[in-house]
Amino acid sequence: MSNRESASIVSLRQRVDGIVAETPVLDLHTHLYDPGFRSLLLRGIDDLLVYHYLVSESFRQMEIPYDRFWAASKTEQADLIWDALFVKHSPVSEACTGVLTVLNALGLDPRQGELKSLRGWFAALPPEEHVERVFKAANVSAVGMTNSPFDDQERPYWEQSIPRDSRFFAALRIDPLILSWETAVPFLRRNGYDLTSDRTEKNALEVRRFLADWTRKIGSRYCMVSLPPEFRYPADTDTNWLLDEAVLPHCREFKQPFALMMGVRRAVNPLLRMAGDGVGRSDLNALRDLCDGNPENRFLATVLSRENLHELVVLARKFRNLHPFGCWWFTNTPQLVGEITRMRLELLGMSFTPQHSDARVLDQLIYKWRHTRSVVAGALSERYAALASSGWMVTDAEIRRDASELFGGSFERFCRG
Ligand code: RAT
Ligand code: ZN
Repeated sequence: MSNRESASIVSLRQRVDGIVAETPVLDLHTHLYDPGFRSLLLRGIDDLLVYHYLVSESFRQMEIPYDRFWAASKTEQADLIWDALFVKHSPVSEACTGVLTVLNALGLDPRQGELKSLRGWFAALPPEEHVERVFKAANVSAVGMTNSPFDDQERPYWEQSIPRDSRFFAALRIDPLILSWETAVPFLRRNGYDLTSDRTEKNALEVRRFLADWTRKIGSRYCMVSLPPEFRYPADTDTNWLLDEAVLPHCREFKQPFALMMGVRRAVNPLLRMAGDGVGRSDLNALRDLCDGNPENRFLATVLSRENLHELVVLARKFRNLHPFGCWWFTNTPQLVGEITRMRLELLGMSFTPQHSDARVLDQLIYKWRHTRSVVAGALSERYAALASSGWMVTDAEIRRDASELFGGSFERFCRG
């Protein structure tokens, strides 16, 4: 490579880095709430440290029995995790590094003083101001929440009128309905829906009434479920009946996508509580048959198993009613995000959404997006360098267009249908 060529690759990378950093992100799936939901909005150093990704890592380094850890206060748990993962060892894992990226971006130095001073800093920050700072530092324009009518903590907020921040948009999460029909039925009955668990047309219509009521009540933009590796479609199961007779017709009626998060094996180690979920390889024939058999529906999909990721991309080439999104959970590490994004760019061009943050704590938006931006910029630069070798010089306007497609534009177009 000549000096001139290598200089132009460096400047290409700088142009892409700059444009990617300036492009606001629409984060299509998080577990965040706007400040109107009060204590449901997690934020600050202790929530960052007790994030379930860090809980599972810390138990590998701590001797404490599970029940003693869970009996401790949030502050005590945060102290234990800090000591195990940041003091006794170098915090090189992605989730640990993320905490440091956040503190650094906020101008805080965790090596100076104790966690106590960090706690004081966050405590002095009002929630609305905190949201502004984080959205600015992460350059995020909107975030999708995860809203479950089955959640006893969340439901009361929807039943009163709370002040809302429109940058936090709703997504209707329906795991209990689809995955545990027998226990969903009494819940639905208690909430005014006249149904039994039989697979009848009348019961399906009542489920549709429930979905329609909640879609309107919360202003949901799409409907969503996470699925275990055992999920099959078509199959003679309540889950399949609910999909065919209620959920998919509902999505068609409201012209909304249905989002599937495939491959989570819940409670592999229940002693870890929320940190105890694992991964299993899904049968993506189910997704193929969903896309093929329901051409009027649109499906957003992400998969947890690395082994499913290539198949998902190939399926998306075959079905334009399928939109792959995100590098979910255990695949959200720089190495895997790089591998997955390169594969998607090479096989799909710009017609996918490389990442969602899955943030549970407001501040995490900063690290999840800073880390993603740098990997996505690297992958994009490589593709543009390949184009340059073929004589096609990409312009700044084109890079800007592509970055905004990847960071929300493509998703919004897919949602519009
Ligand atoms: O990534 C996570 O935080 C997981 O705990 C899950 O919540 C997952 O993202 C999901 O939405 O089921
Ligand atoms: Zn999630």
